[in-house]
Amino acid sequence: MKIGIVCYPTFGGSGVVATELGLELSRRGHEVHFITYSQPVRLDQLSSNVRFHEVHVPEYPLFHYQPYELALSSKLVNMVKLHGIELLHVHYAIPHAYAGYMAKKMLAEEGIELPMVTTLHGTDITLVGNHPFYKPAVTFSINNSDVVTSVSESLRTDTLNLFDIRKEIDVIPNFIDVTKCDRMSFTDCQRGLMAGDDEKIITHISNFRKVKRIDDVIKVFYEIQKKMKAKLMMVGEGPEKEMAEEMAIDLGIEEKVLFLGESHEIHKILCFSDLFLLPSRTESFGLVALEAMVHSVPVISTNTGGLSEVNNAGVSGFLSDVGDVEDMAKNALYILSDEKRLKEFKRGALRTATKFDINKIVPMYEAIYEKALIKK
Ligand code: GMT
Repeated sequence: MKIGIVCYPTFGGSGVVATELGLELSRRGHEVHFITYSQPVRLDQLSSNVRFHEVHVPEYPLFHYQPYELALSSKLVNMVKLHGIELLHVHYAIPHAYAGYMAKKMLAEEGIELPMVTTLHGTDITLVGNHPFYKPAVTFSINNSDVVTSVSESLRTDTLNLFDIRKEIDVIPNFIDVTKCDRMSFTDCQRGLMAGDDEKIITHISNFRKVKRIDDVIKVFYEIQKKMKAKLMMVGEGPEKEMAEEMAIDLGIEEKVLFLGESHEIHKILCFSDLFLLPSRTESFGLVALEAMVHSVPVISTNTGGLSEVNNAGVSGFLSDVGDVEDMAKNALYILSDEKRLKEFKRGALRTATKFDINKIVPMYEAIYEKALIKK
């Protein structure tokens, strides 16, 4: 199949899923065209089966807001005609499903039918899309997609509760390439650069937005380091970072908290981590938890959204109520304080992650594409 993928090219989970999906589809013999405003960060393997088409939005002083949707839908029309793209898969409803729908309509005028699959990722439904300013457009573009998927049961339920949806929503969970992580584990972990042998390494990776409850990450770590030698790796950039840096200073733990910024090497950081913290207010899936688990890192998370579909309590980690720092710290210490138990949880994390192996999940998308093409 010739598949067009529209996504955000940034470090966000939806862009990562879209990129990994496209790369795997290309390995499975499909021709994949990424169409977005810059090269996706994880797209480092351009081959004859993978193309990237950049959407340019010329700056014009009259516009207070540059019309990205317009440029994207025009680019989609042009690329579909030029490359014979048979199907469009848009990740994140806003504004991709909307632009995709417009492209479909423009192409239909020329007798070209383009089925569109929309994958809902989380904040496009639970935080942003739900706002009255966007809601009618988001509802419309979901209802006018040919096939709609969500990354967890929880997100499916949220979508049906929050929007007036007349479409079936298929749940296709996010996935991970387990063998790729095996291959990566041959790299030198360089744990010694970050911490002493007697220190535990705790990690958090995110976009440092309010929804991630970064202050809870610091608070949980504060409790852990009172009881054992430990370091906290804070990976990512975002609006809450400065607050977290100040908090670490106020608590007198700044020497133990390393802010590493955005990283292309999260597999290296995860390979020397002992525990991962994800105390989010909401999380449709928590791809980063799965990435930690596949590197044998147990996860202390909240029980919100789709996290309970990913993190298996008592096996791959533990889940607590949002804001229950005390419980999260207690669970973290329970795992970390006994080497034998820590090893068991590390094994449990990897075992749980294999349920989401890329080879099990990507065929589900292929089946969805077949369904969309048949509908055409
Ligand atoms: O907030 C983020 O983590 C970024 C956001 C995105 O759209 O890139 O992540 C959402 O999609 C991911 C991939 O499906 C999910 O794993 C995340 O749980 C989800 N984030 C939220 O629901 C807050």
